Amino acid sequence: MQNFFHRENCHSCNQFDLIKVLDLGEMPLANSFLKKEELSGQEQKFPLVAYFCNNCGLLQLSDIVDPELIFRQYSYLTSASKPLADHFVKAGNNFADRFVDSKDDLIVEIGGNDAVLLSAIKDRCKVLNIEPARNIAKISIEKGVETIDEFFNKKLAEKIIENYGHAKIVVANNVMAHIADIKSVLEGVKILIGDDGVFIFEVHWVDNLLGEGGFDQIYHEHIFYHSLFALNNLVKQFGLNIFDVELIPIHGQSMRVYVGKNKPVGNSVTQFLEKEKKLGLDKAKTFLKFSNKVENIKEQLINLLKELKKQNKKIVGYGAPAKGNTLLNYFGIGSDIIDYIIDTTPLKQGMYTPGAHIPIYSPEKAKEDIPDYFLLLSWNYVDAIVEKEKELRSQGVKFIIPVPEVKII
Ligand code: JHZ
Repeated sequence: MQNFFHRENCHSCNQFDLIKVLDLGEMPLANSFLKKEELSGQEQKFPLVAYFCNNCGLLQLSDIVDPELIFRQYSYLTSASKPLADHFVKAGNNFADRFVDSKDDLIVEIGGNDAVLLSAIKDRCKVLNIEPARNIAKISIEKGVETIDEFFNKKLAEKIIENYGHAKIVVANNVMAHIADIKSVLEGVKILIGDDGVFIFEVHWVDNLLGEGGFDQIYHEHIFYHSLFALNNLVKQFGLNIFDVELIPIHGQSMRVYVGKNKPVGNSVTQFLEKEKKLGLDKAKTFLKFSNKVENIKEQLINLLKELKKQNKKIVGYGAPAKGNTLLNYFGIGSDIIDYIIDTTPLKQGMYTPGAHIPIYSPEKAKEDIPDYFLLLSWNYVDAIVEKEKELRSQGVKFIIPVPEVKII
């Protein structure tokens, strides 16, 4: 692959029945933060266009960037967002309670990042992290979790079985949206879980883009925006079945999906599929309304920010999440509006955002250089952040929440 390629047919059903639903233009990679000396160089940009498959219902990108370029050096650390880390510690224990019988059972996590989930349960069973980001895999190893720094696929699954045996659980949180070669992942999972194992993954729910979440979750790393309907169509091609599902309040709203072989399908699945049908998530026309919504938010937010700037207000970005870069770049918000951004991730501090080139600092800076407003780019943690910053709020600092509707708190 030469950095990126465009495919004409659906990643899941292979049909040539894709309908363009949102075109965000050419964008830099959302996690490619820049060093100061890189700012004057040419930044690589790639088309960011979402298509809906009229045949199997999968919302997807057709312009696929080489994963080596996106994931080998990665700047996102699960542990940097406390609410997310707490969530994964709880999730890991919950999976172990439900499916682990003995200390010899193996849990493999695909894309386990800095091993927050696996560290929490490594005393309860055998754990293995498959984390292709070499810098992050190192951190995982330092935490005492055995880690392979490769991309997961069928070939790697065969190697794992040879060296460690079958897995009782394969976990893949925020990964099923990210891998273009999703079929090789499912082939690998299918053999790795043997006859009785389970595959559990969390992935943002497509309704999240339209409902309680934001369009900004569209960026090149996220190739797929799954509905349970589309996922069902995908996994059954591999003799796998979805037997349970939960809606969880993570990254707006995510699905936690349980997959196995010939497992009895729970009510949760039928009810979820019915709900999606009512929401029209299997219909292109639902998604065709989407770009109007994005344009409305754009107009509201830009007007608000311009008005505040006219009043000489100081605005600072709160959080430098990947999705924030879709929002900043698509809306054309730069350092003329946002003075700087604060973020808890050490790997992002001292860097500049891709495209908009806004400098990122540690959260301490905002305590010395107090803004009038924070633009909350990490809107998915709104409750935790508003609570955490009560002291700054008591000094009059307000938060602008950009999605799903622009509001000030
Ligand atoms: P956060 C990530 O997206 C990356 P991002 C990835 N592509 C993915 O799939 C999704 O998750 C699901 C900071 N922060 O979790 C830390 C604070 O500064 O919304 C992070 O940089 N202070 C794998 O990047 C960012 O905000 C805080 O108090 O959009 C949050 O990133 C908190 C809570 C976070 O995911």
